Amino acid sequence: MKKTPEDSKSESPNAPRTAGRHSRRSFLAATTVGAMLPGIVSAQAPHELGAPMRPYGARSPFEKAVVREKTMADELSTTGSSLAPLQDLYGTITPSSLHYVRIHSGVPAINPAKHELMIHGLVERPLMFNLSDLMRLPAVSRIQFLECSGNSQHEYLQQDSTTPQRAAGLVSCSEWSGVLLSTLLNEVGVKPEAQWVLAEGADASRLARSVPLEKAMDDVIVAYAQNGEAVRPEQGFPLRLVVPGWEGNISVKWLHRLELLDQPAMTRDEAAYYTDLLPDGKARHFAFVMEAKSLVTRPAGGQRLPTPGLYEITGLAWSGRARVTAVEVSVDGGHTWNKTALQQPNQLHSLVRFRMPWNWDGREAVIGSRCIDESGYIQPERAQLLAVRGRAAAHHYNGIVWWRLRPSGELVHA
Ligand SMILES: Nc1nc2c(c(=O)[nH]1)N[C@H]1C(S)=C(S)[C@@H](COP(=O)(O)O)O[C@H]1N2
Ligand SMILES: [Mo]
Repeated sequence: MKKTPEDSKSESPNAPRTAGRHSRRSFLAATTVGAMLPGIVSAQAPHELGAPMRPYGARSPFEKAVVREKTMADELSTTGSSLAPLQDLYGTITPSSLHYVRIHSGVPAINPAKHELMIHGLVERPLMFNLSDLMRLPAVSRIQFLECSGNSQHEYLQQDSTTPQRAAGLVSCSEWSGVLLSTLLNEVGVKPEAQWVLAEGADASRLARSVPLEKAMDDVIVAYAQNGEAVRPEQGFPLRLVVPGWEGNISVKWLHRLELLDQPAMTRDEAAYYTDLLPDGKARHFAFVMEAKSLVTRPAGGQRLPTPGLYEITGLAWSGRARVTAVEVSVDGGHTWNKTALQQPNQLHSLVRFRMPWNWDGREAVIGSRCIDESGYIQPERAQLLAVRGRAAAHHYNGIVWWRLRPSGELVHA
């Protein structure tokens, strides 16, 4: 006798018999997910001894294809960036090994036993802190996204924006642990005339950025840990700044010096770079806040849907300005928008996972998302953004990303 999925399921000793069984049945009726069981499933496979434990874990060898991709890297990859594989991530935390990387002069090898943080300038008591000094101070742990303001240049230029990773992979989210910068500033005593904090990295480029004192005293973290262990070398081991919601460049890695100033230092990375040239010939600078943004990561460019039927549309959203209040998804290129469920807890400055069940009828669809935050800001369409910013403002691009689903099931950038 030919078995239906219902029959096979009722043979399973684990199948719930009452209400659960009924809801399972309606789920199966609504979709073509899953395959029929080939009769009785045998649990009699040979019992082989597994591998021994390891002192430090590594992922399954079957997961090897999930990697950061390089972009704009020089030959030795000491200047450039690599993109997080957004389409392969689940939930909201980016594994440290897959966190995007942006480096200006390579990853320095720093011995934490010799590393010190100097705080000087307009302060009452200039001080040096080593790692063990810092670890004695009250700590915080916060889940924060980081986004390079150069993220989505592929989208902006409409070049090679083929997958979620290519479209927006310069964003990631970690739980960062460390000391609030305000705690350190209170230790050294900020002089009344101080208005800015210059933060400098110990890498060869000595990347340095000026942070307004108000932000420095608010939520900036001097982080020594990422996702429960020491910050990774690529992310700034042993110490980095995490400046919540602001462009990634200001979260100075390999932090070794903080100087209190009465005005911004106008370093290369805030005066010449990380500015946006506008149509009127003026440049936006100190555009710190990363504005509301989102993208669908599945189903998305580079993927294929095998058949029509039920799928989950999912992706990531974030806003540097305010908490994400809603993410809407369109499957018709923006004519109509649908509400999605946001994964909880939905914390300020964390990546937010959105999800929406969708029954694909097999016809062409154009899939995209828009993020709305508590300030009322709505992620703009590309055309709206270009009308304001023009075509030479390569940073801070946050236009809506569209994926075209063809009747063949293939997905491409729209
Ligand atoms: N010292 C130092 N800090 C740095 C950088 C750097 O090259 N050197 N890159 C900056 C840039 S442009 C970004 S976007 C973020 C990237 O952080 P991540 O590599 O941990 O993702 O670090 C910032 N901090
Ligand atoms: Mo960046």
